[in-house]
Amino acid sequence: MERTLSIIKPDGVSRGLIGEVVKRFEKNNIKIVAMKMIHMTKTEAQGFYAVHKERPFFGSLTDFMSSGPVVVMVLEGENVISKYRELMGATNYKEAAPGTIRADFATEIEKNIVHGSDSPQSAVFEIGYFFNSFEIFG
Ligand code: FUP
Repeated sequence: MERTLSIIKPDGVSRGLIGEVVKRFEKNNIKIVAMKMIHMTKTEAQGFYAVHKERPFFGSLTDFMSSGPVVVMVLEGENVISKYRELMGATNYKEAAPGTIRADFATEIEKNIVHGSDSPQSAVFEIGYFFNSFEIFG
């Protein structure tokens, strides 16, 4: 059994895509075990994306991620990290497989609707960044 962190990014929330994303989880038997809406400060977004701090897109990415509310969720299930990444599609929406969330809704490489942890190690860090054990109902 694995857990992963999902974020519906500010573009997904402002475009009214929360239900669409949640529907895809439920249709694919991905269990949501925690969920809340938050609005990150710039500093919080920088902490979340600290692995990317040397990358040229870090400033823009953290501005975007702190530009409005997001929905953070913990997903649980067998192989849920890779299962969810398959549902999301490639980081660059132009390369994302048809029918994936990013292929269907993303408008830019940065405004790509959703985030998902990419490994068990990053999932532990990312879930702990937003949730304590009392907020997860697994
Ligand atoms: P992903 O795991 O698919 O979310 O992708 P990364 O962790 O590699 O990148 C994190 C976020 O940085 C992406 F969702 C969008 C943004 N990004 C850019 O803006 N430009 C890039 O060239 C790569 C990533």
